[in-house]
Amino acid sequence: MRPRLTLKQYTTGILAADRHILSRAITLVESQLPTDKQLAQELIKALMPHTGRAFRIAISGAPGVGKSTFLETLGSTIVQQEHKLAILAVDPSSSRSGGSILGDKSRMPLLAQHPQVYIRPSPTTGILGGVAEHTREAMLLCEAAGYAYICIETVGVGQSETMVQQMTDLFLLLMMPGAGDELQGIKRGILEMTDLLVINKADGPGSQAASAAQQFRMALKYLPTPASGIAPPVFTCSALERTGITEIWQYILHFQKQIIENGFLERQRKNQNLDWMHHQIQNELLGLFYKNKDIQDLLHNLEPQIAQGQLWPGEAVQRLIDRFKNQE
Ligand SMILES: Nc1nc2c(ncn2[C@@H]2O[C@H](COP(=O)(O)OP(=O)(O)O)[C@@H](O)[C@H]2O)c(=O)[nH]1
Ligand SMILES: [Mg+2]
Repeated sequence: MRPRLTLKQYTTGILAADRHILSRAITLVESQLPTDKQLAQELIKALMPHTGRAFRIAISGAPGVGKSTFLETLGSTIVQQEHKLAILAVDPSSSRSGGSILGDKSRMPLLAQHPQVYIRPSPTTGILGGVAEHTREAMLLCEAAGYAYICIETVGVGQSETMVQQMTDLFLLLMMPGAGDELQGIKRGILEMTDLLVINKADGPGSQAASAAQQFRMALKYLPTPASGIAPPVFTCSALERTGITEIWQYILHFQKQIIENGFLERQRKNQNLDWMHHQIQNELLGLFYKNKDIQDLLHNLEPQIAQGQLWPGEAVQRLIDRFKNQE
């Protein structure tokens, strides 16, 4: 493994927007080693006052709807306005298949070379929750390095969505025409947290994008108004042909302005910090519990009894918890 830098080297490097040091710092926060974790905590703490100024956008959708291509196109618009942009990927499927570095970057040939853009592919190791957790820390590091817009690309299924939603300001759901929402793996819960729905691939002869958009407008009408107070609109675009993107970018700017003015941005971020703390408490406590030698031994004894129906699970839990508490 490469030698670590000192805390001072990481902080000054990041504050000076040194991309190389930023990458090494993200590797540090993704590390599972206890010494790295300690240093990572100190680093985040030192940089905390320099975070929070970016606007955070989640780009979600089923594999293949065109998230990376869309980001390449939207990102070009963002950097044309002289904004610095960071793109982070949370894709548990790509971490299983061994890394998405080539995948993500080859879909974004222009951005991958742009000096104002930083792209970080999915971590190649780690459990699902862990991936999203490190993404939050990576995002904070990017903010400290001065990136004004952070886009997080995430696969539109399951738990990672909720975690990403809990660290961003705007949740953009990307869909494509011609496939029902079940086919695209989108659950109602995901529609409920969507701030902006975009039907991509509105190109080619006989495109169904307009009618798909119409259907989604109807479906969204039946959902409760989101906490931001702003009902989600539906746009169509072609990431490939670069049409419809300017309107989407204008809407994102409009949304950003609105939630700053109506106080939602600040309120939501406070809640997100609280959620993050509780989430970490749960993780840490579970870790302490399952790594405990006594607990492991007792579990080993109890599990066969549970399996054979000799012991009721509730009773086993009580014994485990009692044992754990008596250790303190
Ligand atoms: N026709 C058409 N194809 C697109 C569009 N956007 C992406 N694609 C194609 O869809 C496929 C998946 O794109 P990708 O960006 O990797 O999707 P992701 O898995 O959601 O990140 C690729 O073959 C793209 O070229 C679009 O607007 N129109
Ligand atoms: Mg992708």
